[in-house]
Order: sequence, then structure tokens, then C-alpha cells
Amino acid sequence: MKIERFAKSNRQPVGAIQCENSTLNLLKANDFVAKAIRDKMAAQNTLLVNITSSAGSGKTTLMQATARKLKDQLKMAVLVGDLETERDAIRIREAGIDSLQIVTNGVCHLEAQMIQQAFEHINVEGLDLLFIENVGNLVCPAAFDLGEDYRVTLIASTEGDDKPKKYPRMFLTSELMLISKSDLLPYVPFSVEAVIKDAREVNPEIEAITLSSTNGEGIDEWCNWLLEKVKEKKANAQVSV
Ligand SMILES: Nc1nc2c(ncn2[C@@H]2O[C@H](COP(=O)(O)OP(=O)(O)OP(=O)(O)O)[C@@H](O)[C@H]2O)c(=O)[nH]1
Ligand SMILES: [Mg+2]
Repeated sequence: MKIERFAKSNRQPVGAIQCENSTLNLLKANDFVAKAIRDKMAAQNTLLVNITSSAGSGKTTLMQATARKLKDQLKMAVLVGDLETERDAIRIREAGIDSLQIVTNGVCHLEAQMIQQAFEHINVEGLDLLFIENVGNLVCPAAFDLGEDYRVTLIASTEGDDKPKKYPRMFLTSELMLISKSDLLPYVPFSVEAVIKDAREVNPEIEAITLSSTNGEGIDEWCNWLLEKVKEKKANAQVSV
């Protein structure tokens, strides 16, 4: 048999088989359910925002701050994924909006079918804004579309400014990066300029807001971003009727 000199990528050793990639098949199934979620959210005019980050970057604290700020203007709820415990959902309910905990029993990300199942246990009809707080992890959640309109990724000042280049898929698939815990910037070696530069080298379109749920810096800018997106979604729905 004559071997093509340059066709190295598809060259097969004798007796080799091509395996089906089960991860890719899983993601195809996930995308099918994600589309059903996207259609449902479109039909009821609810903005769906998927919040991702490493563990402990401040997602739940931001959900609480957002709830306190916007609950009189928007009808909101949060689905929150964690490997164990209902702690985050309890914290969010304490801030005055509805929240349902999705316990993944060890799975390191949320999948679209988990969101679909959650809809049987929480009333999302009539919401202006539904958040999904994903499991704290910059790797696996990046691969799973949950039917969201926007993916928003937090990177805390305490976790180092090198993350966009090390976990590029998350930043590539996010529309907005929130640089959180800005109140701690004076005490940690973290460059806001460097993290934005790296994130935009991965994804030139990504927007960035620097904020702190502790001292309130940037919270108005974040809430205005959300209000604008809710307005846009409703305006687009009217155009397409
Ligand atoms: N200094 C400071 N601490 C914060 C801020 N936001 C959150 N924290 C603290 O950071 C820790 C983690 O915050 P959480 O909101 O629970 O983080 P999370 O991303 O929801 O964590 P997981 O759900 O476990 O991934 C808590 O001790 C918060 O009080 C902030 O803006 N500034
Ligand atoms: Mg949390």
C-alpha cells in the first residue's frame, strides 16, 4: 500500500478502527434540549443568563446583590447548580427572589436536560429574567449550551489574571466578563488591563465590567447591562410577532 507522504492526520495503522466520540454525541443531545429551552424562553419573553466562574468567584453573592437591586423592577428567579447542598438557593431566596437548587450529585456542570427538569419544580412563566448559576468550574460548563441568551463569566481578583488564556473556551463562549471582588484589587497581584487584553485576544467581542458585591462598585453598570438586554429581548419579540 502506498502511504501519502503528507496525509498524517488521517493515516490509519493496520487494524485500527475509528471510534465514535461519545462526548460529542452527548453534546449533540444537549444542544437539542438547549434549543427547546431557547424556544420556550423566546415564547415567554424571558431573558436567560448563564453565570459561570471558578468555585468561589462570587456568583451567589452577585445574584443576591442583583436581586436586592432589581427585584422591584424585574420579575426574576435563579436556578443554581451545585454538587451538594441547597445553601446557594437559600441565600438567594433570602435576598427576596425565587430560587431552585439543582443538586448534580457530583457532576461538575449543568446540562440542558437538568434545566428542563427544573422547570417542573419552579414557576418560570412571566419572568423577565431567569439566571442560571452554573457549578463553579471554568472547564466543563463551557461545553454545555443551556439555551441561554447570554453567558456571563466572573473572574475574581483573587484568582489571578491568567485565566482567560488558560481556560479559553469559557471566555470564547461568553459575551461578558465580570472582574469581581474589585474591592480586593489593592491587595492582590492582579491587572485588570492584562485580564481584559488576554480575554479579548481569545474573544475580541467580549465585554468587561469590573465590580464588587461588597462595596457596590460596578453594580449599577451590571444592572444597567441586564436591563438593556431585557429591553432588547422584549423589543425583538415584538418585531418578530
Ligand atoms: N471581598 C469580596 N468578597 C466577596 C465578593 N463577592 C463574594 N465574596 C466572598 O467570596 C466568597 C465566595 O462567594 P460566593 O458568592 O459564594 O461564590 P460562588 O461563585 O457562588 O461560589 P460557588 O457557588 O461555590 O462556586 C464568599 O466568602 C463571599 O463573601 C466581593 O465582591 N468582594
Ligand atoms: Mg454559588
